[in-house]
Amino acid sequence: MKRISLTRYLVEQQRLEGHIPSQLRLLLEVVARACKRISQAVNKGALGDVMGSADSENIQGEMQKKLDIIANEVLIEANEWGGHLAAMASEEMEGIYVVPNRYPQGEYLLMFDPLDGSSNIDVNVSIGTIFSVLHKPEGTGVSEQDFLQPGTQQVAAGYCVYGPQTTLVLTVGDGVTVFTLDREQGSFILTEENLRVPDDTREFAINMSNQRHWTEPVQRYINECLQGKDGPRGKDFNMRWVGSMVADVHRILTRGGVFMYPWDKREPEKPGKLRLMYEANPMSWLIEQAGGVATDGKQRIMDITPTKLHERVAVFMGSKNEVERVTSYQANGG
Ligand code: AHM
Ligand code: MG
Repeated sequence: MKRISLTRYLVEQQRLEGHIPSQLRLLLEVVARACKRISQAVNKGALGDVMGSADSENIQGEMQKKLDIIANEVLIEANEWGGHLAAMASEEMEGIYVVPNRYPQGEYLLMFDPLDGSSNIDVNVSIGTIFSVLHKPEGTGVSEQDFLQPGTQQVAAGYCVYGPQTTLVLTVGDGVTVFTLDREQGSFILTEENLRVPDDTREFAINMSNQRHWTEPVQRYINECLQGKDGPRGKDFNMRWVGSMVADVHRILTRGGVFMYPWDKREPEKPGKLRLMYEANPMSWLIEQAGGVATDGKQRIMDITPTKLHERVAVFMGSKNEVERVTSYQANGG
């Protein structure tokens, strides 16, 4: 098998296809390098000082794990000096991180969830890093306002899963490409191109323990799946829920399915649990690039114009026909 490294892939995309400018290529290489370092920290587990809680809270009011903080620092240190970025934003930081004056400022903005699926760290279940890249709007300086662009404006998005394998999944708007980390060589190797999510599926992913808090349309959709062959759907469904969005969405990109994190009555003032800018948008773009659909139950997620950095959103994404079905139930109110 011809082995194509991430570096070679990006160089060839830049040279032949012309859709990866050199600053963006550098940015993607640096993010991948940071993911390799995070992967090493994850792999050390109890042998490194990486497990457990950090005894601090992030801006979302969630307890931070040591690895949340380590991964955040790794991504910032790796990305601040290269001259490709103007600023970064993260689930783990309240405000934006502007590239310090001592380094040149680049034309891109990087957003990330440094360690998605934090509750799975200590139990040795797949976790990951999610990222999204935007162009900095014209003008001097950089502010939080510059980040508040809809997902349609993303120029690159991806995630890295730290599971049985470390896998980097990437889009620059030309399909979805998968790279697997070769640990001996220390490089990501292309292992799949043009991922496709089938239009139909018999598999859904939702945290069932929240069932009593869902709206009527979501209850209806899941009840119909649960009735299987004997119900209106006329086929049996399977359920999978890892509890790390990266791992659940990776499964859907690999073999189809529908992932849902709907609004629920536990915290009615919040539109959902997941964050729009560094979780839902990059995952939505990957899903769409693979032929799937991503909505908040009413509209396309990537069309939403954010009003704040840590904005939350309800999420329905994956196989087209299932996402359209559950979205239509919401539109019709039940
Ligand atoms: P995190 O970024 O703090 O890890 O939170 C996001 C995660 C998602 O990966 C996952 O889908 C969801 O939270 C699970 O939440 P819960 O277990 O509360 O239902
Ligand atoms: Mg997350």
